[in-house]
Amino acid sequence: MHASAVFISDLHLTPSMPRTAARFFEFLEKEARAYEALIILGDLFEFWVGDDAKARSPFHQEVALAIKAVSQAGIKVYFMPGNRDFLLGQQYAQKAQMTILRDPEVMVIADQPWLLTHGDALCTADSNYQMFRKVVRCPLVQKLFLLLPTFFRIQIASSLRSKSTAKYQRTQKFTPEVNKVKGDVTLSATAALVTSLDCQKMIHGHTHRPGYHQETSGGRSWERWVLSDWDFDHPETILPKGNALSITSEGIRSLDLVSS
Ligand SMILES: [Mn+2]
Repeated sequence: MHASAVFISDLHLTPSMPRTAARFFEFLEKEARAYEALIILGDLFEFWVGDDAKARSPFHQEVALAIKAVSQAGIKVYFMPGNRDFLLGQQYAQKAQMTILRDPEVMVIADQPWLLTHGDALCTADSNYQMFRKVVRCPLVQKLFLLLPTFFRIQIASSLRSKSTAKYQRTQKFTPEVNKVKGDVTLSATAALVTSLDCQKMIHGHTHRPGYHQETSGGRSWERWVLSDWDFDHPETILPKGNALSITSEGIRSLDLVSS
């Protein structure tokens, strides 16, 4: 329960995107300090193959220390795993002084219950992805994966990523409308979730379609707020993007992190 909170997701941090990382560090020192809680709704990192593999990376150390500084300034920091960094565990979370959230989670902010989820579980039109998700979220599979040598884990993760990028580019080229449906949350999955958790307001990321939706299904209505992904590193091909959602006693609003 918090009087105010600020949300971000889908930064996809990696050493090869230094401007995005720089904006994140700036966000931690500026915008985030005005709230009681900072809530990261998944895909903070481009990929994660285990806390041990990241322990020696200077970049991941730097991120952990920057998040820890926010927490030491008295702001409660939460992390909900996304589809790319769901293997982020207690070891790294403790280093960054973040509390790991389950997906989904209901949290009371400014006296209102908010349903929080990364969003990938709601993309039920993509049945192949849902099958893949079921396998990789299985604790036994994760345990076995984490027993593999680091280099092998990185190899598997990058081959999975390049396969999914190639598939995305193929569907974009030949069937953009199919991809549009597959890459978004479905009304039926969203309705089932808001009904089961009995919540009228939700926030998620993952789809890279920032916005606000007022939705109705089966006699139930809800608000759905979607976070943007971040990219400040490819100004020649992608307009810089990145936002945060702010909840205070005055309500919810989107903070544009590009022009500010
Ligand atoms: Mn995601």
